[in-house]
Amino acid sequence: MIFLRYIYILQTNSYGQCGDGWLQRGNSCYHISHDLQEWFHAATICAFDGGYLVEVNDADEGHFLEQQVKLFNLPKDGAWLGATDNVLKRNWVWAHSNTLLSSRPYTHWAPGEPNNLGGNENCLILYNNGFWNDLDCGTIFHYICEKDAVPGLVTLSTTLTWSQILL
Ligand SMILES: [Ca+2]
Ligand SMILES: [Ca+2]
Repeated sequence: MIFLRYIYILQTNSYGQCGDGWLQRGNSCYHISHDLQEWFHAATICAFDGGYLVEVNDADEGHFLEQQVKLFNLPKDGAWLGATDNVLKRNWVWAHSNTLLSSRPYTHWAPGEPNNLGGNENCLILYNNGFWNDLDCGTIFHYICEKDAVPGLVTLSTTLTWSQILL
């Protein structure tokens, strides 16, 4: 019976490649936070979890994230995305890959944004309505982490001997 129990656990894990609390879409996993953090703290927490503040690579990913924040109806109306113009003023960069937003095919700024209100809006927020805005990085909001979906445990399980599995 122990034998069967371990097989069951391996199979369960292979279906849940992203882990609890993460959504899978293609090769990426996403976690939408319940807690509220400043942008830099959010980025640190995502890194600690093996990921990064989410980057929107294309329109499909953008639409997916917009749908998710609408569904979650975030209590505080917005989630940090992983872009900032803190380093290169007025040049928005996806922080994890150091890629200019202008070099990607999709952005979804709200009308009139980014407006750098008060000269101090350097981080990218996604509102529940699906639009983007630049805001003060020190404001606390939800945040979305992204990480690579690990290859299925099929690979891992073939490297285990039965005696290892039964340990
Ligand atoms: Ca991405
Ligand atoms: Ca703004």
